[in-house]
Amino acid sequence: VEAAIPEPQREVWTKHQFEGFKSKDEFEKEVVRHVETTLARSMFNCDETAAYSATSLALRDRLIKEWNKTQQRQTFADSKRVYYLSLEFLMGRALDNAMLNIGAKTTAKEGLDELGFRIEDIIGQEHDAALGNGGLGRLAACFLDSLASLNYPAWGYGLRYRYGIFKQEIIDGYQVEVPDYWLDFNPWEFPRHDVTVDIQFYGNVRKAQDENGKTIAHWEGGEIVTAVAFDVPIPGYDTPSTNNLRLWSSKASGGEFDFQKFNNGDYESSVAEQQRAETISAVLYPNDNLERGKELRLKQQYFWVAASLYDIVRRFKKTKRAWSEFPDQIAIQLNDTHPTLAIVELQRILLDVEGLEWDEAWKIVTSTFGYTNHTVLPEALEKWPVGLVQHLLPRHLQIIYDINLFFLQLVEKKFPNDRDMLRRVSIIEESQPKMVRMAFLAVVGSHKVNGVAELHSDLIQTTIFKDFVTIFGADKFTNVTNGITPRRWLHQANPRLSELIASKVGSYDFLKDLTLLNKLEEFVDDKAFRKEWAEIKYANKVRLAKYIKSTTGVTVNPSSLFDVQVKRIHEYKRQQLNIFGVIARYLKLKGMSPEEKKKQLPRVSIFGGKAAPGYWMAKQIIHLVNSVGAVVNKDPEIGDLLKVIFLEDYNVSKAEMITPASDLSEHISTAGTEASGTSNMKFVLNGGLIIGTCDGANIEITREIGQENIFLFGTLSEDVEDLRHAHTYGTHSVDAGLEKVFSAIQSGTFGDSQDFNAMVSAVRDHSDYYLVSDDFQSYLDTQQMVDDEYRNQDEWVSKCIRSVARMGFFSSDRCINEYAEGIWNVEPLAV
Ligand code: KOT
Repeated sequence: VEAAIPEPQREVWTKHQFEGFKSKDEFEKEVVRHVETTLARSMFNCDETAAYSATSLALRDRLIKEWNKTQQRQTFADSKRVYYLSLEFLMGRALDNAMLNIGAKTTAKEGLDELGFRIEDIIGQEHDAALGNGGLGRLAACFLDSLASLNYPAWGYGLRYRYGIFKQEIIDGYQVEVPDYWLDFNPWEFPRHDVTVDIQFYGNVRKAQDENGKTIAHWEGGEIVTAVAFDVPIPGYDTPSTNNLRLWSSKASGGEFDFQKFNNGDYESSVAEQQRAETISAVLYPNDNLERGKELRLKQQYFWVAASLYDIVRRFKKTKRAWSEFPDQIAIQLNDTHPTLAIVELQRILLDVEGLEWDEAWKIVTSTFGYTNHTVLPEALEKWPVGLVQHLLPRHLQIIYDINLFFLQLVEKKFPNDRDMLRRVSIIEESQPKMVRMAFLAVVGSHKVNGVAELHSDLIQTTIFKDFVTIFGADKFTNVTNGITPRRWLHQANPRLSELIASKVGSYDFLKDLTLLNKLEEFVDDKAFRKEWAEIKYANKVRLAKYIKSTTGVTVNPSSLFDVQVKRIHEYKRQQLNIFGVIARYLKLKGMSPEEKKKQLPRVSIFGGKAAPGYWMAKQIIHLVNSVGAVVNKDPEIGDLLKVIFLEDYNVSKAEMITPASDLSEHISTAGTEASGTSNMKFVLNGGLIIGTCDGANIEITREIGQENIFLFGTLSEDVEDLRHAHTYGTHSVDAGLEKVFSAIQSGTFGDSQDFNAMVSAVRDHSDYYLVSDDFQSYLDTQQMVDDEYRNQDEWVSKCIRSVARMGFFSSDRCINEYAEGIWNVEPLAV
């Protein structure tokens, strides 16, 4: 508003408004213009990288206009906005998604064709935006797609890491991490050098009386780091709505480096401060479901949270509304506990900067925030040493203590004389050293707490937050089962299947209302349809087989059953159960006569996923998979009957190729440990069946698609505790079949057995915490059922079609609508 062009000159502006390309011809013209001007190249110097850059720039120009208009519309409407705070946004590639969402892919394809390029090759040039570890980060990305597609006024806030999740190389069967420098050329971000926030760290607190005798806290001294905004447009599907993802980058406050020091010849320390500042947003922590309590991580969290809140409050203050209206205008969702300091920061702003009273401020704070819990694993629950918080954020620690005091007073009033209750629920854990329990702080500071699948939401209410249900009542807790965006995970990843579905259900409307897939059931018996369905799956497998050949050198037969487990490597996800099962299959095949072997079903076991660099056991699992592959894949007695593949550097764009090519995928966590899982949904939506435990969203998938269409096995979550107890205190004997697998490993069948001692020992000598042995036989039996059922391809394809038809529930659109109605109280903004 401050820099608006005066009324009389606006006509000229309107006349020259940039529209972006509207036809194939105009698209080509824009690409050529960008190659020749923006990139300063020519037709004699235009490789695929340049063509990618120019194509993205041409597309981006189209996005910008709608993006600006959407932001103006939202500001003008002054309606309630959602802010999604997440330390991770696992976006993957943007070009293909942008083309599909704005409906420009056909134009671009034909244009690129005439310019001498294949669109797939151009799409393939793009570097993944990999600012996340796995499910939690990808969920945030799916949510952004749904929020924009459903026309919700919503922004994402995150960190602009210079290095995303590392690239994984497999060298001699071991994981090697390589830095992921992805910002060389990123046409999808817009630096806003004018949008900056100075963020304070360290220092101390002085309390003083103001003119009315009220005590005001002043946070003074310490150091300042500047946050610079980088904005990324998020186009909705088949709507002009284009939302904003704002990522903060850190730099030294007050310019490049210390001139005084520089002029004094102290070059080294003049740049040291700059480097320290830039370190904050330098790298994504590569841990999934694990918190390691590093000071830099806490700095990242506060830096990002403080910049975002300053931005949100600044925007609110422009509307000149009363503070009491803050929660009517703003909903902030905390993606796990990583942004929990936002609760404390908003309370600090309202108290210390805006001068509100505690109760008034706290009411605003708690009505604004919602908290999503994604895990019950104890090692993933964030706790920060009180001393560290005191040092880095002295004022925040005082406020945390006050929040805790008032909270414990409330508990004491409701449950007098229950000392143990106070100890259990205190935000401060009275340990050595004392710790701030971030999940408890998030629960106390939010008006709603949700889990991400039914079982998980029940579990948090009966385990980690049990006391809080008693204190606040069950209404504070709710479930929002995760979902995935069908635009990326069906239409973009599997265009042929999407087209076939559209031809049957009548239109592409199912991409906006996924429940329309149910119409597919009418065609289950349609011969031609089934044939085409099977052909598409086969073609997707052929493509993956080619990729496997080119990256690993191993030839796999696309007619084999493709069995896929791709996700972060973690003991609770039990890739070890899978590979032990593969070994059992191998040993069984080795013991068969040639006649018996002929009757066996060929299978390709495909693994993929990264291990956190410090997670030694996860790295051993990767090594075992690769070692088994090295032996099995060149065993002439086995041939096509079994291949074992480890795909390097699993990421979003690889998932888009792998998911459509699976016949069977594995979701086999120890019951009660996988909060939801989301790849399970992606695989079923792409016409694959799944083998899984009764865990996370597998349970709801079963309910939706029917238990005859899923291969469930293993211990139920309610029995896990007793089994673990029995392992530790009773006698614990390992499954006989699993012992044979261990013998093979230990006799050196797959290389130096020393390497795998820890994995074997975790089951045999330590208490088999993840119940690998308990579930082993039922896993093998269920895999045998898979083999048997796969032979009947007619029946198998029917199951796949019926499952896809019943997957409507798992759209992230449904999920976002549930958040909007049950937690945020926001409505879409008409366009
Ligand atoms: C926890 C700490 C650091 C980094 C990541 C996590 C994390 C990730 N906690 N839960 N997740 C996964 O979130 C997904 C989305 O809700 C779930 O589908 C999945 O089961 C969680 O493991």
